[in-house]
Amino acid sequence: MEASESEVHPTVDAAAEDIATMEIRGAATIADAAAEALSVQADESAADAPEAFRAEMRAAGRRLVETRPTAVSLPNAIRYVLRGMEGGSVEALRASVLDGAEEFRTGLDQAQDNLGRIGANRLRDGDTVMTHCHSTDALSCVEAALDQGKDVSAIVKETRPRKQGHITARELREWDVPVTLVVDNAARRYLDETDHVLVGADSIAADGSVINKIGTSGLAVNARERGVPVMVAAQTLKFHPDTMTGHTVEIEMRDEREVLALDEEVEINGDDGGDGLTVENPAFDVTPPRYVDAIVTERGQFPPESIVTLMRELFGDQQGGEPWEE
Ligand code: RUB
Repeated sequence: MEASESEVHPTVDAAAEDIATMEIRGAATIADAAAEALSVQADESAADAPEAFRAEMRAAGRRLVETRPTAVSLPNAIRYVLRGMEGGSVEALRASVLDGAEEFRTGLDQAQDNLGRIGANRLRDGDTVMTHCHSTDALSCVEAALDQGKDVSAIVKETRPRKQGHITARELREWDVPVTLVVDNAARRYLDETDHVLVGADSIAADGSVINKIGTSGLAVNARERGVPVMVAAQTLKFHPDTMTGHTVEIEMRDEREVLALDEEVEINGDDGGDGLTVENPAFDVTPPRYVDAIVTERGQFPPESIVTLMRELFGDQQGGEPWEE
């Protein structure tokens, strides 16, 4: 029997809610939070039979995976943590999940450190980077460059509608990096003062397309036109296995209220009943590989067109159902 919603541990419910409402956000952080929540579910499970334990873990995985559709780090994390759930006693299954979660979370930190060191090699002393949104993978490159004794400055795009650029600015200022904060529309003007566009990714497709916060693709096209290299920092956790078999990545559409407050809407609509106004809020976009100079991972930096080779090596012929499905 499949576990009901009530069998999902409150910690999993809370993590799922925080991910959906973006209290927890950013692809790597979401993955880490999901792995942590799954380990709490496993640790505190009262299931007395392997099938009941598996059903609980499946329900928890499903609850988490359904929160946000674009960052593949989330299903990749759940798949990793639940990968050893074949056969065995409840205790063996529990140990497998706990070990998997710990291994995953340690691996994530290590991958980010390694990626940061590789990305830092692209930055020279005195360089200025332009950032979009808030990416821990991208910032790890800046942090490693600072550790190497380089001076780096940043032009930080505000990133409407949720203004994650403020988080980036705060973090960079904590490291004493000089920051110029600009509205998104000012980006092209400031590209002339930029040495690298440096962004993260929610998913990397097999053809080297980069799926990241809405606005990344426009920035990349403008950067190409100005001759500024675009560097994408994305650990291999962001590689999307389904894209190897032709699937496209779902772009999350978020609440219109993130774009337009109710009073603003009333102002626009005036006496009109409001039928003619549509607000759309896509959270991510797709940057084609030809606008990207390098994808920096923990395994080295790659031109986007060659990413598929690394994906084949990592995923092989991975087929079949997901651990959160029956
Ligand atoms: C965050 C975003 C980030 C990537 C990479 O979007 O687009 O650039 O997730 O982040 P949101 P990281 O704020 O909607 O989650 O490098 O930290 O994984």
